[in-house]
This record gives sequence, C-alpha cells and structure tokens, in this order.
Amino acid sequence: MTQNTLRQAKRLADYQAPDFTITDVELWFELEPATTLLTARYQLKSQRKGATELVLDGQQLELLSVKLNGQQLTPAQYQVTDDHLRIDQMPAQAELELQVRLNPAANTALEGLYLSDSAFCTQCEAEGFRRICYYLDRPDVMARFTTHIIANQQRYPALLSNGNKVAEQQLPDGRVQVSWVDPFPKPCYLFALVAGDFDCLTGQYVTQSGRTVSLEFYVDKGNAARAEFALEALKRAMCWDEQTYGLEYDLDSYMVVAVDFFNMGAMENKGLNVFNSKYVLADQQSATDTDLYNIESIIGHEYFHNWTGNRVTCRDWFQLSLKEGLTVFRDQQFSADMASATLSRIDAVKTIRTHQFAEDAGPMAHPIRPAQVLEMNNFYTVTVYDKGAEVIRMLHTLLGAAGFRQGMDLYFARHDGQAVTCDDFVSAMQDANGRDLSLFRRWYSQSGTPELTVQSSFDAEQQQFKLVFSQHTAATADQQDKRNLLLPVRIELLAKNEKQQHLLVVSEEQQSFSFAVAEPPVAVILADFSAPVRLHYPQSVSQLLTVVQHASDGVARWDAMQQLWSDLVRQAVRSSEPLQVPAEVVALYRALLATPEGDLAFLAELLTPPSFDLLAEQYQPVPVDALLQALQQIRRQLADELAADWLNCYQQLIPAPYAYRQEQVAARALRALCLDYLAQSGQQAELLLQAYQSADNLTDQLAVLKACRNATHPLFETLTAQFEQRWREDVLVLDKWFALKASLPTKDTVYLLPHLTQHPQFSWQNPNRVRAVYMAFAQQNPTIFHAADGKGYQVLQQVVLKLDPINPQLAARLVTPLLSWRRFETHRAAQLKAVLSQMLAQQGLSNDLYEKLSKSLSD
Ligand code: B3K
Ligand code: ZN
Repeated sequence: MTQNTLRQAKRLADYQAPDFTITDVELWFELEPATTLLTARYQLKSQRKGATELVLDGQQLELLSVKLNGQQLTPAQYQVTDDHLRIDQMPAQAELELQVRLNPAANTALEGLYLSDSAFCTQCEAEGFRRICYYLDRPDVMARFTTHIIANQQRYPALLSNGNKVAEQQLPDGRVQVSWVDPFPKPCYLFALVAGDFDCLTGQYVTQSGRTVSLEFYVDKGNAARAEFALEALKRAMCWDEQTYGLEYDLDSYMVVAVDFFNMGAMENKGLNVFNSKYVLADQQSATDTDLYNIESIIGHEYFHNWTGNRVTCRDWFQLSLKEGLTVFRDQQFSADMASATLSRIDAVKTIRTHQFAEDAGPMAHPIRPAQVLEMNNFYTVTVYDKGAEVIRMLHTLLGAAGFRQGMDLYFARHDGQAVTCDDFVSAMQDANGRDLSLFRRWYSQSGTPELTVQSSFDAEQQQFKLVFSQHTAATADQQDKRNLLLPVRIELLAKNEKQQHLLVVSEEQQSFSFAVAEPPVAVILADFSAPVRLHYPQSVSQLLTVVQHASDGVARWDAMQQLWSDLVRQAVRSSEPLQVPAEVVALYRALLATPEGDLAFLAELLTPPSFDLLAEQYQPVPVDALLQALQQIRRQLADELAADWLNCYQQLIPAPYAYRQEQVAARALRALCLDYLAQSGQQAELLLQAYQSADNLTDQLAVLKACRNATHPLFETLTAQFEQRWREDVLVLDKWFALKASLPTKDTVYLLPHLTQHPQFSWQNPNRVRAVYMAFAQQNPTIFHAADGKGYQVLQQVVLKLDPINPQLAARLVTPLLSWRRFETHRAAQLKAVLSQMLAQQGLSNDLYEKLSKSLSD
C-alpha cells in the first residue's frame, strides 16, 4: 500500500483520450474457486499517431503469460507494477494475449470475480475489471466481447455471460464450454459472468416491434416463486420505456441473477443484470410493501440503464451522473406512474433534504460531476444519483414533457454506441429545444445547496402581490467560489376566490416578480420541490395550515406540514421551553383521523413529523439532545391528546386479505402510523399482540414491531424473539430483525450489537448482514448512536476498521455517519474527531476509507 501522503487523486481536467483502444475481446475462463485460469485475447489499435507505449490497468493478478501477435514475450519485454502492465514497443495494430490466475474464493471485496456462497459472479463497475485481467479499464474503451466459460457442469449447470449464447460443447476432460457473444461494443465495466446452480423463473416479453425476448431470473434453489413479482415488474418496465421514450430492448434474452453477497442494490451488466437478492426475492410473507416498491423501482432502474448507460455510456467516471442522474430520474417517473406519484416524489424530496443536503454541507461535498476523485467507488453518492436526478428533473420542468422527449430523442440519435459527457447531454436538450442552457450547465460543476430566500408583499391599492427572491450558495469543503444558478420555481397563489399557478425562472442574485390579485394570497413556493434548494420563506402557522388544506400540489401540502413542525422544533430548541403542539394542529389531526379518506398513504405522510436526521440537517451546530427531546415531546402530545382518535382511525381501517394494491398499501401505512402512536402510551398490549398475530403479511407484522421499538414497549422483546424463531433460516427477513434490534433506543443496545454479530446467521463477509446491524444503528437510532459518552461512535469505528481489509467499499459506506464532525456541538465534535483521527493513523488503509477520512480531517 502506498504511503498515505502520496495518494494521488485523478482530475477531470486531465482527461485525455487513450492512446490505444481495444476493438474485440475474447475471454476463456476455466473456473475453479481458488484457481481460475483466464486467457484473454485483445485486438488493439492505436488512436494516436506515433503512440508506442501501452499501459494496461490490473490489480491483484497473477500474470502467467504475455503474447504479442502470437509471440511469447519475455519478462524483459514488459513491466508489471502493483497497478499496471506496461509494454513499450507496441505496433499500431496488434493482437495481445494474456493469461492470468485468479483466486475468486479469497475475494471478499466483492469486486472483480468472486464467490457468492458457491456461485461465481462478477462486479466490474467502476474499476473492477482490472481485478479480472489487465485491460484499458476505462469507459471510453468500447469493445465487442466473446466469452467462453469452461467449468464442471454438475457444480455449475448455469454458465452465463453478456449477450447471446452461441455454443455449448462437452470437452474431452468432462467439463463443458459455453460461449457467449455480445454484439454491442461496451466498456468493460458492463462485463459480467455468472456460474452456479440456480433455479430459473422464465417469462417472455414481446417488444413493440414484435420481437420476443426471453426473460430469465436465476435464483437460489427453491426460490423461483419468490421472483415472480420482480419478473412482472420487469415486464412493466419494458412496456413503460417503450411508451414513454420509445425505447425497446435489443437482445434476445434479458437475464437477472440474484446473489446474496453484493455491495449495493444491483448492476446493469449488458443483458445479464446481477442483483442483490434483497431486490429480487419477495412474497407477502417475506417482504413488505416497501420492499416490493423498491424491487419494482430497482428492476426498472437497471432495465432503463440499457439505453441510458449501456447504449450511450460515459466518457469517463467524472461523468457518472450522465447515466445515474438520468436513470434515477427515469426510475422515479416509472415509480410515479406505477404507484403513487405524490408519495414517490415525497420520498425523493426526503432523500435530498436528509442525505444530499448533508453531503453537500460535509467534507465529501462535490458537484454532480465531480472534479477530482481518488477512489471512484466513493462517488456513487446521493449527490451524483439523487441531486443528479433533480437536475434532470429541472430540465424536464423547464422544457416540458414534450421538449424533454425531443431532447432525449436527439441524444440517442447523436450518441447511440458512444461514450459521452454530461455536456453532450445538455447540448442535445438545448439543440432539440432551441434554448440556451449555458447558465443551467453550472449545476454540473457547482457543489453546495443554494439558499433561496423569499420576501412577499401585497400592494392593496395596485392589487399586486410581489415576491422577491434572493439566492446564495455558501462555500463548500471542495469549492470556495459560488455563482448564481438557474432555478425553476413553481408557485401557487391561494386567494379566496382564485388559485394562480406559475413557473418562475430565477437566475439573478436577486429577482422579483409581481402578480395581479385582488386580495393578499397565501403563497406556495417551490411546489413539487421544483429545485433542490433550501427555502427560507417565513409563514405563520395559520398560513402553513392554509397551504396544507388548499394547495393543489400534494408535495406542497406535505411540505407545509413539515415546515410547521420544523418551525415549532426550532422555537423549542431556541427557547429551551418544552414544545407545545398548537391547538389548531391537534384539531387538524383530529379532523383528518375522524374520517380517513382520499389517499391514505398521503395522509399517513402528512401526519408524520420530520425525522431526527432531517431536522438535524437544518442546524449548525446540531443540538442533538434538544432535537431528540423536542421530537419526543411531539410524539408524547400527539399520542396522549389524540389517543382516542388514533384508536378510532385504526379500527375503521379493517384489513382485507393481503394484496399489493395501492389502496391497500395506503391503508396499511396509515394503520401503522396509528399503531405507532397507540404503542407510545406503553399500554395497548392486547391490541398490539392481536395486530401482530392476526397479520397475514410482513408489512403489518413489522408495523407492530416498529411501534413497539419506537415506544420501547415491553412487548418488543417477546415479539422480536418470536420473529427470530420464525425467520432464522431466511436471512433476508432476518435482516429486519437485526435492524430492529440495532435500532432500539435504549442504552443496552450498544452492548447488544456485538452479540448480534455472534448470531449463527451473521457474517462479516455479507454486506446485507453488516448493513442490517450497523446502518440501522447509525441511521435509525440517533439516541444511542449520538449518546453523550461517545460509545456509539466508538462502536462504529471498530466495525469500520474491522471491515476495511475485508471489504473497503462497505467500510467506506459505513464510515459516512462519522464524517461530518464539524457539524456537531463541541463535545460531540471532539469525540468524533478523535475517533476519525485514530482511524486515519492506521497503516494500510484502503483508498476508499483514506479518501473519506483525510477529507473529513483536512483543514
Ligand atoms: N451502476 C451500479 C452501481 C455500481 C456501483 C459501483 N461501486 C448500479 C446502478 O446504479 O444501477
Ligand atoms: Zn444506476
């Protein structure tokens, strides 16, 4: 490992096209868990006159042989370092054949070729192919891949790779060789190989042009029925993309493999997606409504990548948002169409406000197109993905659905088969619409959250309502100077006899707009969260309640309620007086609970106060104890004053036999909220028990467990013990038990965590298990994670250090909740800083962890 001080980041500004490219790749894998042999043959071509030096990327490889145009090279004719293979005398055109030996069984980083239980699988994005073979491991090198997999057929009946299967033959030694050809040139990050013994659920989809595509889901033995929901979701996604963007699938088969060992959600390899089994396997007993929603969204996301990512890919990794921001936007549109549009949007807004704003305010702040990167895997962030999607959404808002579609059409017409930049995307939008988007492009290079301050006034004589907007973006850790951005601001003016809706474009530091209206209206600013900014527009409780009751946009109604709670919490924090829920708010809750109607899921969201993390993000420094106390006071008062109302509402919502249908999903969400408040009193044991025992699905059962957890209700121990007994053999469900245990807000939890890791089903090698315990602890248990004695921070520190040598990507994800120490009060900041400094002092840290720690601690 290099000395910490010498680690060099790569910069976008240094981009250069490669000297050589690879047009064709042929691979022969001879699979064995501990000694896999790979022979790789590349057709190489110079792209720059006079170029003679070829530098291939490669890591942790055992190089066995190098042949150039059929001639074996001697070790004197090439150089091998920790990260590269260099050949000095390259002809302008050549065939290079390499042989390497790999040890997938020892690969716990889950990058490159590794074993998930006993199946082989690969993960190459971002730079994992270099752990499979020496290669030009960068997305602007696009080649046609042919893959031959040679293996023992009994152990590995399914041998899969990208594209179409073209041959299968028995070898004289008893092994089988299966060959695949992918006709579409692609970067190596989209390469995939899977070998194992699976059950396969199959289906078909007939595309709009009439081609039949075979759909194949490869899952653990005995689990085929649990992939049915995902298969149907895939069909819906294929149909949606045809209807919405005119985009059709392009190969004869679409394969999805579900594996248990996976660092993230899923991966869009061409024709052969690899999924975390959590996002494929589901039925009503073993998955919640939220799980099903997520499965549909991720299945959609990976499918949509086939065009936005695979057919048109990124020139370099700084352009990651080109495919991720756009594909998240597309999956959000898809979810909005399949489930509840308002709820999907609220979800996205919560993610931005809770996690993305926090990232922008912390040491890892970066624009959606980062300017420099040490470890690319650290930049698969809420900024690149979710803020990236907000930027695409703003284009959609500014250009309208039809204009946006024209831009997409032009983007594909220009760039199909190419590796391009975010600028190319905006240019297509600009040219298709005849709009100058030069100011808009700043969103790609500027980090930080714009603060948008609004003042309103009414001129009774002129009958004019005036809004004055000022924008300001504060310096961020990565960037001092900020410029104005272009902000689409949707507004609605609510007056007695009229409602006006407008789309304003704010691009100056200060800009005002006037509206003719007969009487002073209540203004809704930033309806649908039309720009990812922090809004400052002070409104009274009664104005906010007017918005809650009368705004046309559901997101704005929800947002006004959130604002109301944030304001109350802020007053309580400032004054150190106990928080008093205003009588009007109690009355509104009472009225809404009395006759629950309309979209009940929306109602449940509307009635849910903001989370600790969402509130914390609004303070500098974060007053941890005061916030937790204020939230507790809200819960207590809403539970006590409305006890009869929660009960009455709960009893009105009589459950029907389970189906994943939106009205049912919504009713379950509202019932869960009622139970949460009912449990808060510490009583209602009978009702909770009855709810748990009579539930015919996991959503309702978990609602009871969460209500008991939030209230630290005596039933929590009994019911979680029953749950563990019932599900101990089913790890995906058991993960929910791990998370419940880790998020119980009592002092003992910090001591319980090591015991959880002794559970027979826990494994440090499995990211789902580790996340279930420790992400839940850090993200859903603020009381204990931020405990004043600093133990919560120390526990996470130990885990991160333990994981770094096993799985650096996972370690670097888990360290995130510790990084923003500067945002906390002196005492906690000092504890966090100490924990981080100790980590940074460790020898041999991965680049993943080193990059985050050093940024967090740099002055
Ligand atoms: N493209 C992958 C993410 C790869 C992450 C690499 N560390 C999944 C997705 O966004 O669809
Ligand atoms: Zn993606």
